[in-house]
Amino acid sequence: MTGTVSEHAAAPAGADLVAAYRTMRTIRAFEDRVHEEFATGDIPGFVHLYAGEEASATGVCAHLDDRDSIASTHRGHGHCIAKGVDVKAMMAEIFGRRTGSCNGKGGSMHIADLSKGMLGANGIVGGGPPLICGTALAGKLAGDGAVSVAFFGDGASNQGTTLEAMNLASVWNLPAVFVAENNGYAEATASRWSVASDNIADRAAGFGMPGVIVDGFDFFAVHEAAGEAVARAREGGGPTLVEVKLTRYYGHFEGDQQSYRGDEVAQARRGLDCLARFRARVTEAGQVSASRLDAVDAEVAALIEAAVGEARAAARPSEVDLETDVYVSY
Ligand SMILES: Cc1ncc(C[n+]2csc(CCOP(=O)(O)OP(=O)(O)O)c2C)c(N)n1
Ligand SMILES: [Mg+2]
Repeated sequence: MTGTVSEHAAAPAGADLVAAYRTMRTIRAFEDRVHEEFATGDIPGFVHLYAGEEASATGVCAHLDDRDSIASTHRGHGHCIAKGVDVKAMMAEIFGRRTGSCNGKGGSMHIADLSKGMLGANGIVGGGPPLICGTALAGKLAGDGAVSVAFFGDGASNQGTTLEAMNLASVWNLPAVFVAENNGYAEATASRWSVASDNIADRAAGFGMPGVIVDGFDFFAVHEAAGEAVARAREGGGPTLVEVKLTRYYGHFEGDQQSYRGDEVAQARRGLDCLARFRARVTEAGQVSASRLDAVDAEVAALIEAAVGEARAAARPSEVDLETDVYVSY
């Protein structure tokens, strides 16, 4: 990738490492638990899990704060958690309860929290990239240094909306970052069959922006590439396309039989897992002790347990609630 390595791209240390591990562990524990809870039949609607892809959302959002916006996808829980959306409110939303982030009316695919700059999970494949052209333009006009990031999949990379958004972001020199999470499949369709270029990042050249490919199992690689892209955007250098190559651990949606793939998930879990690699690297380097990380695991397990308990105990929206939240006043 072109451009200089800024302070934003410096490898994290100390408390930042623990925070990154906590975020990744929270996403993993959240998704593993939603997988179990969905099987009970008590979660309404469709659920698409992000487990396996944690290093992407975490490595990118580590560079963002509340003034920055992200647009997510149908596989949005990890993006929400990494951007700071309340985990208990998310769980309640997924269970369809009034205490949820959207009062229980949105469910998994519509979790949003504008106070955190989380524009929303999105059931429309390719729906996110145009949204961030709007928030990035607002940031540019306000001159507040805000950056907007769109996460989207390999399937969404073929959508006209995504290509139009990248073109517009370049033409307007917007403070935007396009993060293509290439997990190899759009539903059951392999990207090697459906994506015309060898790499999604290669398409960046067609829009006059830098494109970079990153190992999505490696938090540090994502963190470095995203740091450069976010810094470039903040400093007025325009948009970047970052392609993160990774694997989703569960099916496309909960209930997917996954007859279209072999043992690649088992291989990834065994040899590539982002949490295991992170733990090995920081403990072997003496940066964080194993016991400190164990303590984070325990804290996260307690949080998820409480989130499920509170969600199950909360009330569902009533008929009266049908008449509220229909229109938004600005
Ligand atoms: C505009 C639109 N077309 C089709 C769909 C149906 N659909 C939902 S998810 C999906 C695949 C998306 O694949 P990808 O972008 O690679 O994301 P991933 O599921 O792998 O995270 C499709 C085709 C949709 N939701 N919206
Ligand atoms: Mg995909």
